[in-house]
Amino acid sequence: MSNSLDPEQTIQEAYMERQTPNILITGTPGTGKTTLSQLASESTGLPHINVGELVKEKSLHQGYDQEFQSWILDDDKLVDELEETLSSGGNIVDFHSCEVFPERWFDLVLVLRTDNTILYDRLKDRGYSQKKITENIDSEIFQVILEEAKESYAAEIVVDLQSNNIEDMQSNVARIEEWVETWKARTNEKDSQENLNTKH
Ligand code: DAT
Repeated sequence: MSNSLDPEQTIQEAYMERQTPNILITGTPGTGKTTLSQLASESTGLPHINVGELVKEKSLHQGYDQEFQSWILDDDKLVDELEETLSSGGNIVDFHSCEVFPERWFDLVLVLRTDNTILYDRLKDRGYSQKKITENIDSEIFQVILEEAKESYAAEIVVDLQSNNIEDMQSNVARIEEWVETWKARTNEKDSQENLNTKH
C-alpha cells in the first residue's frame, strides 16, 4: 500500500484496458467520501456514483437492520446493477465498504482517514446515535476499511488520504485531478504505441 498519490507508483498497466479510469473512494462514514467525490467529479468530469443512495433508490438491499440502523446490502444485486457502467470505465464510486466489488473494476482505491475527535463531531452533527458513533469511531481506530481495501485490491493501487480539514480536501481534489490526467495520457500513449506496432 502507498500513502502517496504518485502516478508513478499507483498506475497499473494491467488495468488500462479502459479509456478512462474507475476510482473507488471509501472510508468510515463521516470521513468525507461524498464531499470529495462530488468535488472530484466536478474537477475531472467523471460521474459520481453514490452507492449508499443507489442501494436505497433501487432497493439493492434485503431490508433494514434496526439494530445497526443500516440497510442490509444485497451484494449480487449491487454488482449486477453497476457491472455495465463500471466495465465501461470513467466513474468515481463512493461507498463505505469496498470488499463487495470485483477487484477488476478499479484503477485506484482511495481510503479516507480522519482523526477521531474530528470524526466524532461530524457523526454527532449528523445525528447518529451514541452506539453508531462508537461503532464508527472504533472502526476508524482499528483501520477496518483500510485493511479491507488492502485485502481486496492490489497493494499498489490502495492509497490512504487524510481528510481532516478543508486544506486536505482541496489537496485531495487536486491530486485526484492530476492522477486522472496522467492516467489518461498514459492510456493514450499506450494506444498510439499499439497502433504504430500493428501498422508495422
Ligand atoms: P461520508 O460521505 O464519508 O460519510 P461526508 O462527505 O458526508 O462524509 O462528510 C461528512 C461531513 O464532514 C460533511 O458535513 C462534510 C464534512 N467534511 C468531510 N470531509 C471534510 C474535510 N476534509 N474537511 C472539513 N469538513 C469535511
